[in-house]
Amino acid sequence: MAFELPKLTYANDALEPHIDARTMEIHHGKHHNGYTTKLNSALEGSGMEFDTIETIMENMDMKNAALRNNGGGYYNHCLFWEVIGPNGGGAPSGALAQAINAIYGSFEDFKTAFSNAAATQFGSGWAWLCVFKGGKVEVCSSANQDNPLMPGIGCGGTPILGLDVWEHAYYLNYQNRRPDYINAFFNVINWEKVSELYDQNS
Ligand code: MN3
Repeated sequence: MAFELPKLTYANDALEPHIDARTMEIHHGKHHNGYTTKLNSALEGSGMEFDTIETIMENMDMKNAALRNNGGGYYNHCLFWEVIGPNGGGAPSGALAQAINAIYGSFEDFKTAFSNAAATQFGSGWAWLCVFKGGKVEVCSSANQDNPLMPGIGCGGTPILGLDVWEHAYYLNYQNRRPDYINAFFNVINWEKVSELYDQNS
């Protein structure tokens, strides 16, 4: 069974003005679709065709560039669409809020740490909020389409929030102003979904 491009649960223009419709259309319909098609090609005859995407990530042969880049691209964007949405923004509550405060002191200080990780990721990559078994959270970043599930990237746990800082994610609307895009991202985060992922993976 081949992996499929997930359908968005909101319209392309639902995240405006923070993320514009044209960016969503190209990002989901072209970029994510491309990773999906190339992931399926990379998996052909590999014996991993029936594994979950998480298992494929965790057992990644980091020398297999096609699988690493396209598998990562597939997984990362699936998470990205899930953790943003209309009526987003605000701050987390419950166990996730407590876990964030335990490490970062406050939501504002967490926001600063996450924004710094996203802003200082050189070139293309992702910023992450991850959870470890037991409930501890951690902010980190990774290059290209790598993610914390992959072995040896220096960033661990299960990602529960991811921010795409590739230029294709923001250039149409923000040009080189990555910090403005990062700030806008906080207005579309679906903290209910992030909390759900925290509860499932802590
Ligand atoms: Mn992208």
